[in-house]
Amino acid sequence: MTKKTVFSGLQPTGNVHIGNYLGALRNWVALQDTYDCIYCVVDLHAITVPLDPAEFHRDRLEAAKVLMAVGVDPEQSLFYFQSQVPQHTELAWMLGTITGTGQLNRMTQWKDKADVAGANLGLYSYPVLMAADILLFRADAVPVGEDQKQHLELTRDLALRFNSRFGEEFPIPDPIIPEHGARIMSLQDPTSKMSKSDPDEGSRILILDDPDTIRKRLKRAVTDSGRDVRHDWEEKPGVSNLIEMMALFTGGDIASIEDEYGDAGYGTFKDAVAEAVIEGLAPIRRAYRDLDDAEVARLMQRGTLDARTRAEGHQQRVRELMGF
Ligand code: ATP
Ligand code: LTN
Repeated sequence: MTKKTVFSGLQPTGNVHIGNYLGALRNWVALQDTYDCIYCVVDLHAITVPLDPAEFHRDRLEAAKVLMAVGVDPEQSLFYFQSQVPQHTELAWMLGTITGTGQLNRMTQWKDKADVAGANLGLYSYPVLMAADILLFRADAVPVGEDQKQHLELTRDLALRFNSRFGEEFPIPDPIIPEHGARIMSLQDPTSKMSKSDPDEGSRILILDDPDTIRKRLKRAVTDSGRDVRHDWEEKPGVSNLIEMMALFTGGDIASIEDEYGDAGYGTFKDAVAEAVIEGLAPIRRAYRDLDDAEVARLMQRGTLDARTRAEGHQQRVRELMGF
């Protein structure tokens, strides 16, 4: 039996945080043994917000390096930069012609970001390019965090619409969203998600943060009223967020964490969470230190060539079906 195809992307906007890791990247790595995995640094998506070219250039390679440190294995998976494979944008243009503007107007990310970054056409059609990424490789499944659910729904709609107008070509991709960790919240405001773009650095823990920074960030994390360590998103969002982090980094379950730290007080609990996060991230920090920039760049170049070949085969079918 042929393996199912998995596709996902990460924007090279710096600051890869534990939300990205627990919500998506951990799954990327775990899926590699079972599926035909394709992972992409989606640099064309990153230019939909204002950028500094020199900084962007560094962030692109940095994102590739962080993903390799996390465990994306270019020997096992296809791994490359989106901008180097022009079939992504060709398919995005084609899919744009069957995308209703009404549906794009309803995208929450568009509504949120258009206010902050200024509304531009790239930001508006961002979800169409994402759909093209996924459909270009005929992906069956897409590991992402909870915030990408709406974009996945659009992708599924476009696949169905294309198939019914031009012929059965695209599988309908399923999201892979973890039961826990799909929405890690900000350390400073546990009602909004941890984000790369939050101007407050204290709101997140980066995958490569050193132990002291992690301890400091967790000490200052916003907790809730009362003093019991209990998982309850309604009444105790701050503490619940920390409990989830601890469970995910130690592999323990929520009930036993509550048992162990229920009466310990927030201070003691936060210290324990910090140590769990530090230990969980240690192998990634070590792997990152051992990676060489030139070698990372070389592997990405190799990935590009393989991705182009594979993408071109698929695009030829799409062109034919559309009558080109
Ligand atoms: P951010 O909002 O932090 O800028 P993003 O979602 O815009 O991140 P990416 O870096 O491309 O951009 O996201 C990579 C993956 O991380 C996606 O699958 C996304 O769903 C997931 N993700 C992002 N933030 C969180 C979070 N707070 N909790 C869980 N998963 C997250
Ligand atoms: N929009 C996604 C990044 C992304 C993506 C993709 C994820 C672009 N193309 C294809 C999965 C599949 C985000 O996380 N912000």
